[in-house]
Amino acid sequence: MTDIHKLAAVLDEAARTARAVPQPEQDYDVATAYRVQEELLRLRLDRGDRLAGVKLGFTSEGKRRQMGVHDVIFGRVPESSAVPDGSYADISAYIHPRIEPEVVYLVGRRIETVADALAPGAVVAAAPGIEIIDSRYENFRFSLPDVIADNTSAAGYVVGPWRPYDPALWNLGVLLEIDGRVVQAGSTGAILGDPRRAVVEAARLAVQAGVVIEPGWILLAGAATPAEPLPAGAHVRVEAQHLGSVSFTAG
Ligand code: OOG
Repeated sequence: MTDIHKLAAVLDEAARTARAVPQPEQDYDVATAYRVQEELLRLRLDRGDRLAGVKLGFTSEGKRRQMGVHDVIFGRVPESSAVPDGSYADISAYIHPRIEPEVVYLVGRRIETVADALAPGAVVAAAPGIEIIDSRYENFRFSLPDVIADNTSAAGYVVGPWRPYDPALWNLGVLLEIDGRVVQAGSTGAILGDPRRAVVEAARLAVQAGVVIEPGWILLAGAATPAEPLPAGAHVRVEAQHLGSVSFTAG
């Protein structure tokens, strides 16, 4: 039997000290992994953190292929991991950080059921985003339950300017640049074949995990391209067609 509290404590400590830990030896299922994630989050909230929203992972084929996994996953985004647009992220806080171009949605109503995700006003705004992921496992290697337990490698996020949500704008070109050089190019259409599905998928996984998605929360829809390592000192910028750009520097 997996000790949920013990695994959560090990992962929490790994994140706080920026020191990688070995993959758990025991096998456990996805439902148990989400309970570890919940406990991991409780430890953070007990220290005064708050939830900024939720995220999806492995929504694009490029990411699933890169990491050798087959399923979409759901994680929580703590407010303390925010990196303001145009500012610095302290790279010493991470183990082996990677960056991903994202679309971010602003949730406009309480989402308790999958049907709520389809109701008008479920999403009210969209922004270009960057996610910093940082697996707490050695060598960034994990099974699907391992990465779910580790809160889907969530480590930081940057949100660009919001625009009112326009469902007609869904298949948008995105560029990920490091120091002015394009390192990944893709399309938001790579996110679940249509990023508008992200809110429905998030609702499905949230309902399963017993989480209610609150108005005012953000939803990171998942990377549109494979992730790139984040070098120290790098200036990172994401440009999304129609949505604009967002950036930060790894200090
Ligand atoms: C898990 C997180 C994946 C995405 O957008 O696909 C993710 C990982 O690759 O470590 O956030």
